[in-house]
Amino acid sequence: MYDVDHFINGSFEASLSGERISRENPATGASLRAVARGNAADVARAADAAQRAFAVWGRTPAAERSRILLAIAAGIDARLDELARLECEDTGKPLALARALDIPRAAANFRYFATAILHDASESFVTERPVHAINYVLRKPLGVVGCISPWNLPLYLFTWKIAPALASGNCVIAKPSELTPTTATVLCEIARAAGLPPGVLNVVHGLGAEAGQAIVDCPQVRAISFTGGTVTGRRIAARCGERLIPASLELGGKNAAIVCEDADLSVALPEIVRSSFLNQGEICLCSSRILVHRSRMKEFTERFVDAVRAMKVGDPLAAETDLGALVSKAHREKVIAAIERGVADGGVVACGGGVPRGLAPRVAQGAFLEPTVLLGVPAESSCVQEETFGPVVTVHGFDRHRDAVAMANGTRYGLAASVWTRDLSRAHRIAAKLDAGTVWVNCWMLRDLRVPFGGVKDSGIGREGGHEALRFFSDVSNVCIATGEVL
Ligand code: TXE
Repeated sequence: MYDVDHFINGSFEASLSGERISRENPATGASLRAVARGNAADVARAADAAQRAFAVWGRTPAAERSRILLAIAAGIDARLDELARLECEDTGKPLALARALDIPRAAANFRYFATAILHDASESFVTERPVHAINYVLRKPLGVVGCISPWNLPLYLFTWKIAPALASGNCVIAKPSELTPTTATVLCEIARAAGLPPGVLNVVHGLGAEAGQAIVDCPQVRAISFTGGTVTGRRIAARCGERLIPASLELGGKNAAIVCEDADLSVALPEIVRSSFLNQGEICLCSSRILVHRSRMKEFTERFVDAVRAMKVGDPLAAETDLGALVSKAHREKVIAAIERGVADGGVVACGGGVPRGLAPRVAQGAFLEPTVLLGVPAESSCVQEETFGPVVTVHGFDRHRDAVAMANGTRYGLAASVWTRDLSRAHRIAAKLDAGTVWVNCWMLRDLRVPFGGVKDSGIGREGGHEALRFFSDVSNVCIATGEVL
């Protein structure tokens, strides 16, 4: 076990209160870290450091910011194995997944925004009457911004916020989830070694209601970028509304996969299995409702359930593991309760539904859960309506495409959806009617960092990715210059 400290003004420090939160490895139950339990006083110190650092970083040329952020990306690459192991220990996810997905994507986030700022352009407008004038749009960093991230893809989502904030010239106070704090700390070491000046990136650890809330309340903080649950997002949005500061909120999802009558199952099946259970189903983009055209229902369900039964749950360090542990036993209880509600409402467990047997002794006490497929759960069941955020999917039949669209849109969420068909005009017709910030056709989680990313309805407000993120972290001034020519 070792301590995880705040990173304030370029130094690692314990909380002023001296308090710590203990965290255990969810796969083994072993004690893992003692995490600094930050509060408003720690956030205030971070805010002072960030405000001072902004006087220089806010005026540092884009080429220099880019050079430092690229060095951070290279630093992440250089420590890939260590970061993947720490991510695996904190989350319970398979080590191979952390190595292939989480950590490379964290480096890619820095690389993308470090180079995007070198190619940025702004708009200009010519006014003709009553006086000739040229308008141009100036974008400036906001100052100090807050970034709050969750536990499912810790370094991946932490850097998805921090990289555009820093690239745009802001100074950051960030808080990773108290459940998965460790890779954020290593990132601070990497940033310091890469030459990021003290105070530009500050990390305050701790509980959401304490450290997280203090960041949202901090008077110097000019914007909040948050990814997490809808309940927390709503609370943060209300506070940001009071303070009149912008909030970008990426919240939960209850995403539908729509399998049309002409779907190519050789492509669709493995991808829908992946979309349902990657990262133990703990990704906001995971499919949790699979809607299948009635003509393919029997074939799809049989093949899908066979494929899910063949998945391996167990030791995250084992190369053959498909699903590791859930993030905590408390979270597993929540997921099991959702399965039980689905069954109480009339659903049938086609596979999974319980704690796997025969786990290796090292992980016998871990928070594991079998990948679970439920059939026949009514659409109004809370198991179908509410985000489960675990390895659980429900399968439903539909007759007409418009029914599939109505079912897909029939929850309060609107993050993502996928459509599986060989007919691209049908795909377009369906996609255009879906309440979803992202629609994938014949693919899933194919991410291009340039595209706008976010949700509609209760899945959030605002967009991340590409120019959207750079704009979120910028103030805009229009400069209007009268040229003196009267036309
Ligand atoms: O998330 P929280 P939780 C969903 C998923 C999950 C549920 C709850 O359904 O079961 O949310 O998970 C910080 N002010 N998602 O409770 O609380 C907190 O410390 C400021 C979807 O773990 O939203 C952490 O750093 N910050 C999701 C972050 O918010 C606060 C990813 C997220 O925690 C705060 C994770 C407050 N008042 C969970 N309260 C996705 N969209 O990908 C908490 N936090």
